[in-house]
Amino acid sequence: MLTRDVEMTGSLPKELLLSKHIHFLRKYADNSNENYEQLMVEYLRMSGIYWTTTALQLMDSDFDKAGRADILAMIKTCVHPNGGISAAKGHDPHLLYTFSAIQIMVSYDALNDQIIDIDKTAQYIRSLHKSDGSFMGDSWGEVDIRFSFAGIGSLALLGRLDTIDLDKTIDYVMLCYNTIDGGFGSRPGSESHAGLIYCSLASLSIAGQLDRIDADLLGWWLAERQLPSGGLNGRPEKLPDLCYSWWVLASLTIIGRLHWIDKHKLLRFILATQDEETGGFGDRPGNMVDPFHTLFGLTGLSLLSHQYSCDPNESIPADHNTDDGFDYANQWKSISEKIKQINPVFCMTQSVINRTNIKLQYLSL
Ligand code: GRG
Repeated sequence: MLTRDVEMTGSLPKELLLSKHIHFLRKYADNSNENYEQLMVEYLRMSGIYWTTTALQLMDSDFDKAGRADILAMIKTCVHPNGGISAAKGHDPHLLYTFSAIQIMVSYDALNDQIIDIDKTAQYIRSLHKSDGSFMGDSWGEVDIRFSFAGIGSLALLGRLDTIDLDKTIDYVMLCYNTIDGGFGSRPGSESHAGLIYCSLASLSIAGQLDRIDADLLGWWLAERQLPSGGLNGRPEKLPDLCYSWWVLASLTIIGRLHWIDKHKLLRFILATQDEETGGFGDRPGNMVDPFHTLFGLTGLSLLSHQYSCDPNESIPADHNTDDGFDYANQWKSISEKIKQINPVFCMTQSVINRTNIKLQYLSL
């Protein structure tokens, strides 16, 4: 069978272009020019701000000050009387954008800045929780495992996780578990997909119930997502996409099997997706860049450089071409110094999660 993949040919970037990425993202974050409004499509603007601000926080220690007041003021315009939060002013509230807004507020340490009424927002989230333990995305009633994670993650960050029946919520997540490959799909009986596996494992980690899965079987399936180019896909027979450097690697990190991936090959793929002129990362080498892929390229590098337990010198497999222009040992050291540590469950900097009282579970081999 022919493997679907991309060719890693031509002159592809080999160094992390940190200052270019900061410049690229600041164009979005500089609210004084109303750039979020011009550049980020309205229906996902709140998540766009979360991707951009999280990526900037990972690279830039001065970021906290820049744009804080404007961004918090923008969130306030999206808060509805029922406590729910929308993607942009004038839109309906939705659980995914409520989660993004809470993540932004927590990272700015602004939960108690009177932007939201925490109890009302927790009540909105509970209103989307169904009697079978699943979560709807909004009042229209669609159910998806992404919404389970958004519900659990939001309530955990608000300090209100004890207001739902967590065991029942996790029982629903486990209904989406596929015993054949150890993965999870969007709903019971759906195909396993790396993005939905991340949502499920993050939920199980928050609930302390990771012992309910077969971590070896799932780790094997996740490691098989790596293609000859070094990039990762989200399910069999699909092309690699940089965003799986988050969904797959965060999942492997949570279950303690990140080292089942060839980190050096993946480094080459991740760096190749950068745009040397504009900064930013795209889904595949040579493609258009955007804040979504930029965040997940950086978070992938963060996980690999901070959490991969092998000594970089010893872990370069013999079949790697050492004349390929990569100085792996120094690359990893310099990346871990340039990009802060990301938390694999919340996709927020580890230093922000350390400020909360949230207890997370991780597996080890
Ligand atoms: C806090 C990081 C964070 C997330 C919040 C929204 C969400 C919770 C999780 C989304 C998980 C998910 C479904 C990710 C996959 C995104 C993606 C690239 C979807 C594309 O799907 P297909 O079927 O792609 O078009 P493939 O790669 O399978 O062809």
